[in-house]
Amino acid sequence: MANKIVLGILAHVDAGKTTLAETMLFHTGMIRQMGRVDHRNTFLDTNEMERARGITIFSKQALLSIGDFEITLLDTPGHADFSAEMERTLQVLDYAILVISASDGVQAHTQTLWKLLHRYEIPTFIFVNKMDLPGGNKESVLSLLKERLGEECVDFSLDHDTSEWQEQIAVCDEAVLEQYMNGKSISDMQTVELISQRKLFPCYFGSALKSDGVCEMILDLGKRLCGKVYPQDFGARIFKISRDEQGNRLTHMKITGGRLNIKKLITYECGQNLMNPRAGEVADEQIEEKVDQIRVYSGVRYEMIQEVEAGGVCAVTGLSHTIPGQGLGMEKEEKHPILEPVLHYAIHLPQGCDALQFMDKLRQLEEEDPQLRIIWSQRYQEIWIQLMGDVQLETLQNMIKSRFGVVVEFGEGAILYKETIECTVIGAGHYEPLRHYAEVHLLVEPDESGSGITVMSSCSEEQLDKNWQKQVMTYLREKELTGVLTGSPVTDMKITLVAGRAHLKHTEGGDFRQAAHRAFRQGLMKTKSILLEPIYEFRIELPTDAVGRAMSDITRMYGQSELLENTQSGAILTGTAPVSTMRGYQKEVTAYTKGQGRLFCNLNGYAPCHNQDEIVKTLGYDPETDFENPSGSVFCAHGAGYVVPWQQVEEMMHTEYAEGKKLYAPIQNTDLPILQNTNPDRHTETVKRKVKDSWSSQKELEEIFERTFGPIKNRSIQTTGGFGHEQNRQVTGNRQESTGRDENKQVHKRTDQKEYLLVDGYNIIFAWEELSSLAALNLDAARQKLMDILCNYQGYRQCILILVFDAYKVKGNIGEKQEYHNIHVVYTKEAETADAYIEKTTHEIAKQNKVVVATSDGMEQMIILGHGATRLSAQGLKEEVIKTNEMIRQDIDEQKTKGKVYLGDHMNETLLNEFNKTQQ
Ligand SMILES: Nc1nc2c(ncn2[C@@H]2O[C@H](COP(=O)(O)OP(=O)(O)OP(=O)(O)O)[C@@H](O)[C@H]2O)c(=O)[nH]1
Ligand SMILES: [Mg+2]
Repeated sequence: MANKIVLGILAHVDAGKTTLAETMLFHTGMIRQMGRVDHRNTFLDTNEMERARGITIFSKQALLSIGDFEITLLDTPGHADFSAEMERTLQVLDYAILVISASDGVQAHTQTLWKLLHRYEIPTFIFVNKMDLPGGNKESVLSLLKERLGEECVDFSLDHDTSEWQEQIAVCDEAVLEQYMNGKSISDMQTVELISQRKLFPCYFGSALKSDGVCEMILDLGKRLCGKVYPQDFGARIFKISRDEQGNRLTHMKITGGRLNIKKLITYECGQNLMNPRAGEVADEQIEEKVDQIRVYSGVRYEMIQEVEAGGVCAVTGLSHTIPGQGLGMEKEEKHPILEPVLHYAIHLPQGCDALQFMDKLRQLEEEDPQLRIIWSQRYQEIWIQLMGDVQLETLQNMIKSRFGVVVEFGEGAILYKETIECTVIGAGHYEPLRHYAEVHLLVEPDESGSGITVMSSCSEEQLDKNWQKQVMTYLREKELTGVLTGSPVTDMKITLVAGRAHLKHTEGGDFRQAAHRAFRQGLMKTKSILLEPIYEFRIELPTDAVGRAMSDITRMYGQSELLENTQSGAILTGTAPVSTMRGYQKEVTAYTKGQGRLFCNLNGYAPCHNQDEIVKTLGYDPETDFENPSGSVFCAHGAGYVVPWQQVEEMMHTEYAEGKKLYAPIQNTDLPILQNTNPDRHTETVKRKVKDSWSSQKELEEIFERTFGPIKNRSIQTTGGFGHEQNRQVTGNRQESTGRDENKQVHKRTDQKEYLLVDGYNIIFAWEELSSLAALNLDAARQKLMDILCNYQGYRQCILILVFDAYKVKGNIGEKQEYHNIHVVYTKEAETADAYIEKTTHEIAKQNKVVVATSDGMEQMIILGHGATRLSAQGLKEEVIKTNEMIRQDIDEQKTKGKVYLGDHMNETLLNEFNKTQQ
């Protein structure tokens, strides 16, 4: 059994934790002089900001011995803004001392800590501090503890051993009670056991500042602690990342199995952030690194050692990608933290400071506090950061200044909303681009407030192999799923995998991730979502004559209040109110009570938002254009994938979840996606008119071209573009008649010619109204939308489709060619415009192949005509796309009547190789 124990000190702000640690260190002979927080000379509050403010900001450790035990004492911050730092230490504590200030009693934050201690299953002692202050009455505090925290809080401050004391312990456990009733008294060993099982919470009373009751507590702890038995195999739990004064990265961990030596090779998963699972981020890369130094810290000093055994806490250098919360060796699973920021702020950088470069620096801070969740807002072109409150904001501002020498300002903080759902629903997702396959059906149910997300499976293994099921569940657990109302994270729901299907040949790792995500979003789109906002639990201490004012303020803030105490000396008001309305209320309280009132706020989870409609409108989120979180599915036809909007996916699914049929709830919103033309008559009308338009402009352009460069050779003219369809070919044929005798040879040679469509990306985006308005908000989204539209188009028309985006202004850019499902997307290199790329490519391929260029740019059109390509106007392409969508729809209807088949089995695999050949 190890004699090493990790003992944490927890409490609300200013309860006296650091003072208690100082006193304990003094009385166990670890320090010779007792420092004071108020004199800025304590052993543990060593940081400049801590000394200046008189509060603890970072958790720190000190070593001491109690009896035979080697104790690592962890002092934690009490301010609610730093509670994430506190919560991180909970994962490594063997025992905790919960400090309660006699003058403040059991505060809301104390209750939060109590719940956390329960969640992390930490045996706890209670020290009631500040008993030296007036009003410090042991009996009344003890009865308050019993009332608020439980009858298991028992006075251990005196050597009682009376029958009354024994009785109080006996009632904590049935077996012990029975033994006690049979006349056998309770042994010290039994109290040790009850404490370690969290059935008994010993309480001590005193004053840390005056050294009252502290020695007594230390002596008693020696009798009540118990070491743990650890496994032989190496394991460790990381609870903190920090940097020393020289900037060395330190990984703080508790060894939970075997031992750790210097030079030990550690293999761990990199890229997984347990505290902050980011969108789509899943652990996949294994990293192996050597432990360089092992340091054992006490205060700011440390000793370097060769080896540390299970039960010990150390800081290690040499590991570069570790994350708080991560387990090493045999330690794996970890609980996600409960306390989380509810506000986010934009960071305003000084002029000349490059935002993206600065992001890399900020990542260092995020490593140390993963909940900062630093993100780049594409929409606002700003860095956003999540914080718990104003004190953390100020601290961060100082840290940025001292570490990076940059003075940053913060924007007005905004509330972090969440979403949940009102009714149970089933969502279906299918993912089947070329050579991929996965289908997922999820039952999504609303769950209790504060329960978070629970993921499980009830799908049979005959239907879907266990490994695929695991993958779906891992993905849903690790990704931060977002809602469709405002794009905020979702919570309080149970997600059950109820059906799914894989393909023997085509299913690959990421396919189920895609299908699961699409299924989840499809479900959300169908059901009603509820916006949740963070809620404060408050306590206001104020003069009696100000109670009326306070109560009416709370009502105005959409809160609820209750008068807890109302005496001549003052009143206490408690209750709850939204964070959004209560922020900054402290100032008002101070003003109307002339400095006599005090407001204490503590986060109390999320509740339905008091002004949902207003917030939804202000945030202006559109789930249909959130391309990172699609709700539609990808199906396969004629060898290529095409996107089907969420409203239409259900009847196309290959599997069904029979029992839950009625839960594929009625779809309320049946708006068709853009570019889907549902009225055939109107459609034909428009096409006719457009054909005429594009004829005339084509003719005009030819004339300009011929005037400038002479007669055009080797060309075919097309009006509305299109591939592989008779009506289009006819138009082409008619025009070819006029191209002269030489063309006969060409026509003959071209029997095996390929059909190419080159699309000038930005040109089309700005010519199509739907895309240009989207581009104004989010260019990425517009690009993505165009890519998806063209995927569908290609899938049906089977041409070789090259979409070109101009990236010539991007410095140092070497150009890029990507395969996006069934189309090719090219980003031109520095100093090369899309026109130039299209011109060059047309020149190369138009001799042998049929080439159509879709653009609306005048200059480009003239040059490509010279190379023998055909132009398709932006409007013409749009008409083509609409027409193709209609045809796909008809095909789908046909398929439905014929029965479902795996379309992925009939894929045309040669198609994609063509483009690569032309590029060599
Ligand atoms: N009267 C009295 N004051 C105390 C006692 N213990 C601490 N204090 C004072 O209370 C204030 C806060 O003490 P700290 O030890 O910094 O409290 P803390 O819990 O560590 O505070 P944070 O780390 O900021 O959460 C200081 O001014 C201390 O001098 C006590 O027993 N009696
Ligand atoms: Mg402190």
